[in-house]
Amino acid sequence: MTVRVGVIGAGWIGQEHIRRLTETVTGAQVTAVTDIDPTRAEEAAARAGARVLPDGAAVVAADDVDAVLVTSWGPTHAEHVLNAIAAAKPVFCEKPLATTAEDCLRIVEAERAHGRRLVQVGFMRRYDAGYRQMKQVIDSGRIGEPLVVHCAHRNPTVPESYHTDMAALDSAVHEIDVLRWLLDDEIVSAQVVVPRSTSKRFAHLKDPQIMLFETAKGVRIDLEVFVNCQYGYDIQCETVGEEGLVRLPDPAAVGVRTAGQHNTAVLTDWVGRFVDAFDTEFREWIAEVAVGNEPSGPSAWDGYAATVISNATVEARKTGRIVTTDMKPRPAFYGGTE
Ligand code: NAD
Ligand code: ISE
Repeated sequence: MTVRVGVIGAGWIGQEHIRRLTETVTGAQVTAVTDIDPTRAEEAAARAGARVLPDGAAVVAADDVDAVLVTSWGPTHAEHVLNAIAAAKPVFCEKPLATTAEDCLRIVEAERAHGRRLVQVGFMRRYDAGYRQMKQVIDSGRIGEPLVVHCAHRNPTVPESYHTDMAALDSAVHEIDVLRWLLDDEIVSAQVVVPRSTSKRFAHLKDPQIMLFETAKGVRIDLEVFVNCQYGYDIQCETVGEEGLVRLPDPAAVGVRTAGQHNTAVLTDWVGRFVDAFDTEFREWIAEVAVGNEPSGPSAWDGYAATVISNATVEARKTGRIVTTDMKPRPAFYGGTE
């Protein structure tokens, strides 16, 4: 069966996913697109051979939409996801699931009331080959119990609209999700240390930031978020265990030796760094939706947890305190005990 997808939000990543669903992933067809910018919607729909609908509610309700993709701005996500659950349609929502814990919980409760999982959140790092290998190593016990994780999340530059809270809400949220999954553990507190800022940033931005997390099992995580590092897009992760360590590989690139130097290129954006992860994420989601299975990727609960932890990280930076995450117990519906 071909899964007919309706897309809400045809901006940067919306267009990227429409292209992916149209050209790369088999078994999917984009049939409807909406955007509050009608020109954007028209252009994206034309490229996919889809029709334009007036708003997100119309996309969710459309007869030729089997599943919904939400790629609009974060504060609008909750409304569209709740509409999709009410219509009993599978919905893939780009991160964040919602910007407040309250909205995430409304989604969690609506999905539980529906009785089956419908929601998947776009934390694509879980589909990256390197992170998947790291998880296999950690789960196998080869490095013993994890004790410490060192991470870096570096973007070459960000636009003026990127503000200081986004280091946690927009960037670190990827590490927050992938580390909960890698360690099979929960983050229970956050602290932020702000070093001297780089001169190569817009004046309003505190960059870099060092975030320190503690998990329920006592693992310590340090994460440098540096979004104006100039030299490239660079994602690093090293987990130190009792008997060894496992490190995320750099993307494959040839080494060039010439003129007395040995050079290896560094990627420059997240699109290139995670292109294969995005492809795998959508292949797996479409395959599951096609046969009527529940999605197996990051759940509404994972979206809730990531929002609680990233909001706690913002509070930690603003107050200078160690902030304990205020998370509800995980319901049995999402693999917990409640
Ligand atoms: P963008 O601003 O380029 O695009 C968002 C689009 O949504 C815009 O065209 C806007 O007009 C439209 N829009 C906003 N509200 C709408 C609504 N209610 N209905 C219809 N259209 C609406 O932003 P972007 O960079 O594409 O980011 C979109 C989302 O994807 C964000 O939540 C962002 O955090 C997420 N994102 C995820 C990743 C990732 O690595 N997984 C990367 C980038 C962005
Ligand atoms: C962006 O929104 C993303 O999601 C990218 O993956 C991340 O690297 C970047 O820092 C964010 O701004």
